[in-house]
Amino acid sequence: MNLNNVIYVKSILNRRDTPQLPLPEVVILGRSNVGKSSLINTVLQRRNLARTSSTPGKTRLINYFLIDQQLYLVDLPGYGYIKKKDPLSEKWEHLLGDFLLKNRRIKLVLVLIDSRHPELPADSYSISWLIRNRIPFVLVLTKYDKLSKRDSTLLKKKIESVYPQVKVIPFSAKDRTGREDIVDLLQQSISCN
Ligand SMILES: Nc1nc2c(ncn2[C@@H]2O[C@H](COP(=O)(O)OP(=O)(O)O)[C@@H](O)[C@H]2O)c(=O)[nH]1
Ligand SMILES: [Mg+2]
Repeated sequence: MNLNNVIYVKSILNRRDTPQLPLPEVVILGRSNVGKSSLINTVLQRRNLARTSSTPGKTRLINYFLIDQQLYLVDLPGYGYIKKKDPLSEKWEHLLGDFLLKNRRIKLVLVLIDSRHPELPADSYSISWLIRNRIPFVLVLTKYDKLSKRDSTLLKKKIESVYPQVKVIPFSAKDRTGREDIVDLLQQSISCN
C-alpha cells in the first residue's frame, strides 16, 4: 500500500453517509486536542491533510481519508466537542458508539491518549467501552516528546500494567516517534480481511 497516495474523501455527520466503497477502516479516537490531526499528517507525511477537513464547524464530523484505494482512515470527532461537561454522557455512547458498533468494516481503533494526562476519566471510559464491546484497539500515547526520558519510560510501563493485553505505541508528531509502528498497523489492517 502506497501511503503517499492519499485523498481526503469527505466529512459526514451520519453513519448512513459512509463512503460507498466496501473497504476496511482504521478509526482514530480521542479527546479534542489530543493530537488526532497531527497524527494523520505525520503518518501520511502531509503537512495539512487533516486540518483541511477540520476547519471550525466541521469538528463534529467524521472525516474520511482514502489511502491508495485500499483503506479508509477515519478521524472521529473529539470527545470534547460532543459534550463539554460530561464525557461519559449517553450522547457519546449514542454518536460514537453507534458508529463504532454498527460499522463492520472497522479493523482497528487507534485510541489516542495525551502522554501528559494519561488517566483522564473520558479516556478510561472509552477504553472500557471498547473492551466491553470487543472492538480491537491499540493505545497511542501522543505528544511523547513532551515527557522526559525517565517519565516516558515510567508512563509506558504504567499503561502496560494497567492494560496488560493492549498494544501501546508511544507517538510524537514532532520527532515522528512511533510513526513506523502505525504504518505497520495500517498495512496489517488491509491484509487481514
Ligand atoms: N509537542 C507536540 N505537540 C503536538 C503533538 N501532536 C499534536 N501537538 C499539538 O497539539 C495541538 C492539538 O493537535 P491536533 O492534532 O490539532 O489535535 P486534535 O484536536 O486531536 O486533532 C496542536 O497545537 C499540535 O501542534 C506532538 O506529538 N508533540
Ligand atoms: Mg483534529
